[in-house]
Amino acid sequence: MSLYDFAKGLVLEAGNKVRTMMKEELNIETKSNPNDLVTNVDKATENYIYEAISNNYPEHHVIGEEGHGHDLENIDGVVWVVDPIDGTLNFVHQQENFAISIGIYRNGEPYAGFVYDVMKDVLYHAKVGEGAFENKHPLPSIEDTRLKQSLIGINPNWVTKPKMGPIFSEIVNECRSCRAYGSAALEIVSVAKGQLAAYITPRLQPWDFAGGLIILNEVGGIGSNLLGESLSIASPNSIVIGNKAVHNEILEGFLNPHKEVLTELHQRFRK
Ligand code: 2AM
Ligand code: CA
Repeated sequence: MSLYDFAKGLVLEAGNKVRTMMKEELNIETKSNPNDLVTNVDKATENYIYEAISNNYPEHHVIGEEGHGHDLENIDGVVWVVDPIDGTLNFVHQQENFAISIGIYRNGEPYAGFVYDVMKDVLYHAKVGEGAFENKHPLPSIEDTRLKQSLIGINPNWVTKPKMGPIFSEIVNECRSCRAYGSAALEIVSVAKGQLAAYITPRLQPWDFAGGLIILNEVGGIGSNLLGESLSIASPNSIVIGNKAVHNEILEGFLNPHKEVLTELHQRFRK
């Protein structure tokens, strides 16, 4: 079986297990702050994915949100970047609108991305160079749009922040309207489907964007950090992704004029 088919089967089976575990009462703990939650299902799902990878590909590395591989110093070889539940607050509060996200990299180069909308049973997947799919259906290339006629993904929590708020507000004012889904992976695939023209946020971890970005790139979308620099799975980053025209419009018109403030915020959020 190819690595791609193995990964596809694994993410579907992990989703199956999540749906089964959801029938039992959740055990919820807080992490860095009272709104940063983790459940027994996040941990069990990451463990399940980790065990399956190590049993089948002992030489592969895994970086997972819930603890695997955080000490990994170089990204040579095959690296799986795993978020067992992206959108944990949705998982806890809504029991839907969350995803399992996996990006596979070989010697630092993207190989394949998977974002599984577990409750809708929709798998977005892409192998680099072979296009992106929603279940079995190929996703068409996304079209350029103007911000004025576009929906943008932005979490309103950022728009109230003292330094970031005024910068993001200008984008909010210019676009047609904003949406906040609460799962970065699902917001990124929404851009890949052309439903959102862009998604912007000052801080994501590699596991939040690794899988989605590979899918997005396959349909012609692009991503960078808020300073316009390319994204890497080696560290947390700020994010602006979109169709090419809107990505460029946001960077040139709304972010580059605030480079000084953004550079400072960027350093702070990367810690
Ligand atoms: P999570 O649910 O896996 O924690 C919510 O807007 C999105 O941002 C989710 O994808 C969430 O991932 C992610 N997220 C929430 N808080 C974050 C933080 N402090 N740093 C990075 N990503 C975060
Ligand atoms: Ca998570």
